[in-house]
Amino acid sequence: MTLDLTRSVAPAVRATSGRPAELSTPYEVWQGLSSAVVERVADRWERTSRAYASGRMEHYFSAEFLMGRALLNNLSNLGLVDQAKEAVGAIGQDLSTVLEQEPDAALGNGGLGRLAACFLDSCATLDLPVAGYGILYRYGLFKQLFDNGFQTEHPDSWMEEGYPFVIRREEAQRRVHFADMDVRAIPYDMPITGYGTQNVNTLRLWKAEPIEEFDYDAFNSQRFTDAIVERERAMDISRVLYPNDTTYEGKVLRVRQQYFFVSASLQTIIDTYVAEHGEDLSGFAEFNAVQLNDTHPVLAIPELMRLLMDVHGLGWESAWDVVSRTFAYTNHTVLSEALEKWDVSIFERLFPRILEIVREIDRRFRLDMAERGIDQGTTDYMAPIAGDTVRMAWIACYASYSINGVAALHTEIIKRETLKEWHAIWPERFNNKTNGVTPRRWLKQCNPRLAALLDEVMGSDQWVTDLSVLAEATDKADDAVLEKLAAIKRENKRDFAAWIAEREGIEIDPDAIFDVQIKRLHEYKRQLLNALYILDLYFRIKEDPTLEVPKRVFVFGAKAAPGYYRAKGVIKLINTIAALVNDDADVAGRIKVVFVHNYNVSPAEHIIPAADVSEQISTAGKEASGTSNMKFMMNGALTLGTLDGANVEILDAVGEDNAYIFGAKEEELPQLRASYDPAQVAASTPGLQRVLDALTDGTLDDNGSGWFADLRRSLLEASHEPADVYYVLGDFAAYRETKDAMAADYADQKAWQKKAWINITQSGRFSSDRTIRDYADEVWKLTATPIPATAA
Ligand code: GPU
Repeated sequence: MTLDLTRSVAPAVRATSGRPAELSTPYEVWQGLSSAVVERVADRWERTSRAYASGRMEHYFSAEFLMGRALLNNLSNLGLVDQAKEAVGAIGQDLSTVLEQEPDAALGNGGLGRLAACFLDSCATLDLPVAGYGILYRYGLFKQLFDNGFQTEHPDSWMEEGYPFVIRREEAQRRVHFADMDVRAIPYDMPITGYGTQNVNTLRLWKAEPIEEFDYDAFNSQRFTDAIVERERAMDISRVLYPNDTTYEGKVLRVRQQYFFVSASLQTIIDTYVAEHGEDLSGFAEFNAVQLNDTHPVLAIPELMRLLMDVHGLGWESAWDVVSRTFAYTNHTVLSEALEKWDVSIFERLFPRILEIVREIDRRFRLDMAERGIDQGTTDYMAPIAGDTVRMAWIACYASYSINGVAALHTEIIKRETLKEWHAIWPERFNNKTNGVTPRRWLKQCNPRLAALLDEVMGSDQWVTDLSVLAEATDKADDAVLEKLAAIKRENKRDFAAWIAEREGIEIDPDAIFDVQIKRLHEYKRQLLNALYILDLYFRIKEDPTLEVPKRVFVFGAKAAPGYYRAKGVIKLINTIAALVNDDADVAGRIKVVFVHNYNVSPAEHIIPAADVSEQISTAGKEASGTSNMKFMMNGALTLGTLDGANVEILDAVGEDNAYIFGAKEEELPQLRASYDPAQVAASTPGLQRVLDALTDGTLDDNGSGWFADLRRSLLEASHEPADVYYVLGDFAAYRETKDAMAADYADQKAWQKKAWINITQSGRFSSDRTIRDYADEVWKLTATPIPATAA
């Protein structure tokens, strides 16, 4: 029933290091222990795959899975943490040092990729027959360093030295055809364990390789180098993750990646269906459904048409009937720059047959619209093909039986605006699935002190798989509990301060308020608003050194897409403000600024448990959901935020006394913008003109890049875009007032801890278990399939 690791760790470490376990490095111990864990789950994994094959399955297609580290997660899920500690101790090492050796599997950019990872954890924990499909990028999201405050990007060769959590499945390879080349798709499977269950689900990541190991003719001739180059062309497909978040880049290699992984995945799914149910594919959708994580995998729609018709002999009508009962589409943004559009010419060049099918979908779509009496303008707007572009979101909306947004407000906006034409015709397809995060990684594993307190207060660890039970403890916050909560936060902050000192070389005071903004760098997320506040606070102290201000540490973590210069300008600005503030004796001990470089999943696990303030300050209407807001809440940080994305639902859960909400509301913004004059706002808002001027008056040095002047211009001057598109200046006064008040409230620790407790105990609805239960019941029509327990 329970697994036993004790005897397998030392031999596994010896096998990886080729030395006695006691002489192995911590990194080798990580590898050995990880291999031992995979070995232990092998039988359960195989039994789970077999149990799922004959029933209905959900397939989660995503170009990104931001998995982070795997070892602690698996140990914790399997109840093996204590055994591992002991086994590692027995060879003279320390488990936490060993865990820190693991590289993050950063096969994603941000929220969208991390959501996919949380979903896999919940699916396994709930015994749901769900598999993930994606790409085994050789290089994950770039590694970020700072050079004189500027972001520099470096390759993340995360599995160069071997990665024990994926198994190459040579026998399950598929062939993917492009007009200009054929490639092999080799699956690398990752076991996905659940908490306290025997089920082990699968994440299948595809790697591209050349069809012929060696092109002998070419090798034995003068075309030797051509043959090598040809091999590399195949491997290029899975070489690197595109580093853009909520913005698409029309690169041919990207669309190749998308077709590559959806084609290989669908071939596998169909082959399994044929093996179980025979050659007649008309029943495919009874046993299979596919969730499309944004539009990145939407080529699966024409590809499934192709496979059903060209390979399995279905006619168009029956193939379309299957397809339109198979796919469900999740939209993750209302930003127009994220809507994927591809040149027809690219499709022509890479997969003419897919283009032919898309054209036929387009033709039939137009007939369908005409029959419904939809006018020509609307039809042209909604059609899959417009002139020479293919619109992936429109294909998704037309073919999917379900379309969902990722928070209540977001779903309302896509129904009302972004996808209103589809909603008018097919309102029944639309539904909301507010995002969630896994409480295993984001509470139990990253915050063991708080987890222990919850065990104690609740009298059991049931909350780990049913977070909503914490609500029963909302009213149980007596003085003893609140004091323990305060002590836990203090300890976490001390640990974090040590981690920061080591990693960034900056000393921070654990008694200060830790105010944190961690997320991708984007104008709509408004890190600039936070930066302007800090600069203003700095000037206020300089102006009046006797000013009483609560001690504050401002923490940032953010990567900017390499080509997104304005975002890079904000990084440089924050680093420059940090240098100014941290070196100034006048503000010493009162404000500090820390920019954590190379922000990723594992740094988040260090940062979030230590946070007091969770900055969620996007322009209302722009952040589809946000998920770090949920992680912070679960760990007792209070939200400082706009009424955007899931913040709205967090406010609803905790009540307005327990969150700090400010700024223009989504429904107010059109009106406000109509008469908006940023220069006038700058001139009349206390403190604002001074900080804007500081961007260009020599106070802050951008090393001749011109980036700070660009930032100032973007806020004040209308050029090719309106000034201050994201309403930074408009919200500044409200932000400053609310943030000041929040900092003042911190002094009353008892009241603050009470708010923190309410946040923690009301975070149940933001567990990804809740989200996944809703997908399973309402969209996937899936039932739990626990594998029978056996002796091992
Ligand atoms: N999101 Br589109 C990404 O992380 N990347 C993307 O390319 C797109 C959306 C995010 C949203 O910005 C965030 O609000 C949401 O919480 C997250 O997806 C998961 O739904």
